[in-house]
Amino acid sequence: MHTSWTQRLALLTGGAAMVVASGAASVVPAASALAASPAVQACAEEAPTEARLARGSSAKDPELYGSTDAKMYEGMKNSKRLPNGSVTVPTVFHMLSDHAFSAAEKARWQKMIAAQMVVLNDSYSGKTAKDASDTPFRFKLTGTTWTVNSAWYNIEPGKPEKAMKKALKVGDARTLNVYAANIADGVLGWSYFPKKVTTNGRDFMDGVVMIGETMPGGNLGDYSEGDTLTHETGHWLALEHTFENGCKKKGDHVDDTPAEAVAQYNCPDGADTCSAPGLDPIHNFMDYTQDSCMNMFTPGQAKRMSDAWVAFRANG
Ligand SMILES: [Ca+2]
Ligand SMILES: [Ca+2]
Ligand SMILES: [Zn+2]
Repeated sequence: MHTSWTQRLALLTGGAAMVVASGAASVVPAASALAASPAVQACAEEAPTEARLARGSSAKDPELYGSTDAKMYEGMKNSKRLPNGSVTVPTVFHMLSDHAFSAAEKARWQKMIAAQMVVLNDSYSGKTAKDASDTPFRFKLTGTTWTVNSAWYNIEPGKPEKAMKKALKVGDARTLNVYAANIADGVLGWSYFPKKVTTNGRDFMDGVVMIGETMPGGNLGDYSEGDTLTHETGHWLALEHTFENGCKKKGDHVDDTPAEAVAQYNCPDGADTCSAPGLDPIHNFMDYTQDSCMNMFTPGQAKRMSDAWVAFRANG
């Protein structure tokens, strides 16, 4: 069902041609992992909010939310913008493996987690680019768990995900739970919009699932600078992809991110796929470009995240 590690690595680093070359036979059936899984698609409230796909991925982008939730997310309640750095988010890492962690592996992961926290905080502090906006959010590592379970390590949305989260999730809507595992099909990570999972007894589904090797020092090449967690946390705070709704005016519901027709990969300088003013926001954390290319949130995104926090998470 899963591609081998080598194949997955080729998929992540080799681009579209490698998907075909490295075994369409094993990649294509497993494409159900993210978006095409019938169980996931059939039940809107279980659909991953949004993922981050590596170039060449055959996984489909899932729906952000059903039409019944559109009102809630498109017209989010306008609240007073929280001051920069005023919200500290307790952050817990759940490390998954298919074999017992050796002391050396644990030490390596701990180093990567520490580096990841720096990347996350720099990214939400506006320190990663000259025109990057600061945000209300800072993140504090409050715990790390270590679990050996091969089904949870080779994670995909659905039953194993539920079992894993029921067993491991801690805190309330203010706590960021990060599950560092392995994911097939060039899916780097996925998470859920706030609120969607904090109603109807589904709180336990909240959190970010990502490939552990996306952390700084990982072995995924262009995708190992830690920006997958930055991106997924953006979704956790109700940000949509910058390419959402293509060139349509509503786009990602953020005014200062220029519209773009498609997800961009690599780092296509000067791309301009919509006639609306502004080049494609290829440097935005909410596009699909490689880690060395994405380096900023806009003030409008910071405001939307602030509003989402007040509306959906601040009260736990
Ligand atoms: Ca926009
Ligand atoms: Ca344009
Ligand atoms: Zn995404």
